[in-house]
Amino acid sequence: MPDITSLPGHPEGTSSVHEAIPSHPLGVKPSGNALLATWSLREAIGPFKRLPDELILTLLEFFDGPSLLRVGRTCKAFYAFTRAEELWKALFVSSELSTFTWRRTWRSTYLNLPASKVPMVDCSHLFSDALYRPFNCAHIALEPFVSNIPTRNQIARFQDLSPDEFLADWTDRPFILTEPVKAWPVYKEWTVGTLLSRYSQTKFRAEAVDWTLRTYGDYMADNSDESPLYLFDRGFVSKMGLTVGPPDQTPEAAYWPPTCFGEDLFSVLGSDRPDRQWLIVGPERSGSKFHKDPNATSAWNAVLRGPKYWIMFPSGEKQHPPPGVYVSEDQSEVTSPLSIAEWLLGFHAEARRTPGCVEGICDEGEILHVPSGWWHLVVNLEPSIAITQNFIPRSHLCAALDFLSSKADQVSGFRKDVRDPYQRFLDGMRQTHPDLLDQALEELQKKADGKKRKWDEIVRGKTGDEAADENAGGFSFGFGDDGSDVEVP
Ligand SMILES: O=C(O)CCC(=O)C(=O)O
Ligand SMILES: [Fe+2]
Repeated sequence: MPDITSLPGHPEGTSSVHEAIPSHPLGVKPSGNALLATWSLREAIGPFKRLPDELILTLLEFFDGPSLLRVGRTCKAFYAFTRAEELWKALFVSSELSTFTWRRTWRSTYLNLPASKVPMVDCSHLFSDALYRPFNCAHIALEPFVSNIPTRNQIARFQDLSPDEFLADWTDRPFILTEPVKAWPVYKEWTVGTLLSRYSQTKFRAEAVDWTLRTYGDYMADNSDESPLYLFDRGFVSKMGLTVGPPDQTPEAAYWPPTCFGEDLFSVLGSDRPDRQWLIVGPERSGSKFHKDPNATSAWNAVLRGPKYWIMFPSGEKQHPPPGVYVSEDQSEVTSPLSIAEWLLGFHAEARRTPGCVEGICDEGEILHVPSGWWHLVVNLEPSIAITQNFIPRSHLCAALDFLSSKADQVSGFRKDVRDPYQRFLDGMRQTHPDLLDQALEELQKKADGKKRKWDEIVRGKTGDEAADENAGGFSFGFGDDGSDVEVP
């Protein structure tokens, strides 16, 4: 692992990124330090020393808990390898333990070891990026990445917007509203403490586990994970017995979507709609890696506690994914093997210089708009509580129809018994908003025709008009059907 603090000219290679990093609990150091060392603990692992550290860790993923403990007793180097937290996190998650106490690390929690029983083994002569990196990433300072945002990147901020202003100008651009959330009872009342006092035994989903809030609170207060477990629960409204709705109609409402976002066309699906709202809770450094929101929806994200840093990139066919993010051709697979901290260290500077980049901090009591199709990465700068809700404004109806029809394999969040979400959405829209639906289908057809014309031009060297004439005459060069890649009834 290069020590970026020493790289002259690296925009984030300032000591401030790394300066607060304590030493590794076992004393493990980055690989580069081996150059100056006279000996290494790695000598003791015999023929295994030919294997890269990453491969040793991969091999250890196949071991169960008792085997890991035995390997760890053979020498200090293997002890350090078997302390890798990802190994124990995987064992813990697959064990589906239901009664346990969070004990600062996944290893201690899985083994139910009190802190006094965790030996302090001196591994200061082990030089390994694979072991040092997660520790380093769990401790870098976030401040240098989220400050000094270039003016051209800064996210727009308003006190509030009207529904007309939103529809006319803002459905395709991120912005922050500073006022609407401040009237919500949940903004006034919710802190990690008040939630713990009311819901300590309620179970919430946090990635692959369902934990009581009590346990999650213990985890939040005391962990040093590189990518902290993130509570992201779609059933919180019923679990917490909340009422959601306009305050003039539901005086007991805990919160209500700001009026500026207007209607949500997925409402036409009634109880068949896909997942819609999530409670999000996490410690400092937790967050969401780069992704686009599901089913081409837009979203708002309301911060109740703890500011969030957002970095976002526009959608669009010609737009590349953000630096450091790789997608398969159909965009169904997003490869971001990097943790948020690794991405910040490796790609943030380049991302900030990339045209289209939008950044900002959404503070407590503020709400951020995520337009349909935009890439976003989010990191919590302090322990955080937020509510997010996804929706389809009328200007994105076409995008949603396109997604549901042409990317059926990527559609998510619907109950299994909703077998054909696209058809179900068409039926719902036909009944409630027939004109809007016709307009959107027409727009979709135009897009499909445009793509077909381009294809004809490329394949047969025709001009746009020639290709259009032929298409009008019923001829099409395609893949067996009408040659378009969207399904329009
Ligand atoms: O708060 C977060 O971590 C981001 C959640 C998110 O991706 C969203 O609201 O769209
Ligand atoms: Fe998102």
